[in-house]
Amino acid sequence: MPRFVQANPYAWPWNGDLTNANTALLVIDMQTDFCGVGGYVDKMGYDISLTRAPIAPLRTLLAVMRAAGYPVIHTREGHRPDLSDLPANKRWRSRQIGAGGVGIGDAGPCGRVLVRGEPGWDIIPELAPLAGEVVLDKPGKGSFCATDLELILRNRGISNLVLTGITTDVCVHTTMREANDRGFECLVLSDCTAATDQGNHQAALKMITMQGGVFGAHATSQALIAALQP
Ligand code: C5J
Repeated sequence: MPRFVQANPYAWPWNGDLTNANTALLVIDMQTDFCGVGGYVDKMGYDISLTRAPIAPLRTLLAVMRAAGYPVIHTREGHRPDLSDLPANKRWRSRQIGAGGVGIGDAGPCGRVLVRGEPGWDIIPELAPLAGEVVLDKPGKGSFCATDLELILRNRGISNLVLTGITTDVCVHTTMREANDRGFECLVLSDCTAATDQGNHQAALKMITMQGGVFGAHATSQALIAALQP
């Protein structure tokens, strides 16, 4: 029987084929550096109450989707300690804003910013991955760039991706665009994502709805949870 989520601009997924065998939940970059006190976003002077807003709805959603047997994949943006995978322009730009010009790779209150193994780089405890869930380390904004995400999804027969995490306009959008171009059917959850700017969050959601759903669709987590009921 077809199963659809009440979404914008169309009932998602396009073909009503929504099961725990073909649909994965992607939790993008819920790291201290993006939503914790003293992390990268905090040090840049942005309001982390915005990027922390998805935590509570994500906890509810994770409980529902885990119980229903949906695969969960977590990502972490970060770089090798020797910074060999950090483009010089990314580092330079990251130092242009915030207190003391502390950028990626530099020492901050939560350790070296966005460096693998540092306290600020890890996923926040409230959303810690469970044993057996895929955790994917990525050096870029998109989750497909220089990672094995596509291989993992194809191996598991995943065609639908539910995208959550931070930030809507950067890593979530980049990942959604990469996934869409690879033929994955994407749903972004509006309350389980957030940006460092509320206008950017809204704009990022609106972009999805153009051209009949140019990248897929967006919905609330409650709409998804309602659709998952037996
Ligand atoms: C950013 C991200 N904003 N996870 N990263 O630099 O969106």
